[in-house]
Amino acid sequence: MRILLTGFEPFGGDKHNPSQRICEALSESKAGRLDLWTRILPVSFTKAPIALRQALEEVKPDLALGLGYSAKADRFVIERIALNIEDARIADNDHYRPQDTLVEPEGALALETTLPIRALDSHLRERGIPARISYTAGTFVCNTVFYTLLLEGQTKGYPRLAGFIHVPALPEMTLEKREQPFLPLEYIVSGIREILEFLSHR
Ligand code: PCA
Repeated sequence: MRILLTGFEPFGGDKHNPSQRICEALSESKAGRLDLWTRILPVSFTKAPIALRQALEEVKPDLALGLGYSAKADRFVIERIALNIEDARIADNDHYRPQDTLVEPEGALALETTLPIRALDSHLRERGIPARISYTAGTFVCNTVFYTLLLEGQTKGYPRLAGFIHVPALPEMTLEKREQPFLPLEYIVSGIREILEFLSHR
């Protein structure tokens, strides 16, 4: 199974983005038995969908999983719904801050992941890995990428399996943020590897 895994560059004043670090770690280790391609997307409402579409054309994956960082995540947050809304609380890395605009002018209000998320959530729990299902990926760049990914899957037929997962901060990102949850990189990487292995049997 051909797998595309995407992460994002840092944004909003952070020096790291765990989603980028996961992609780097998995592509360096060649991800074991997984047939994996990784791409780092810009945190840009205009450029990220273009870069994603290009990656989908190059890889033509059966499974595409987008990864993003959320300051609110304290575990693997499995996203169910992408919204056709862009509404940014902070500017993206191009200093663009859309409000009440659409991802796709002609698109449906919401699209649903094609991953077996309930089975995935149970699988992770059985292995003692904390995860939860979320019903919104927000209205920032991650949601735009998630929506674009699902729309491409619907219109082109690939990826057949498409989804998005938000991950927590890395420890070094929270030194001045005492209340913020975090997980070590090695733990997040092994969780994502477990998720990809589970999904690659679907
Ligand atoms: N998280 C942001 C965009 C990039 C990222 O890693 C989000 O949740 O929209």
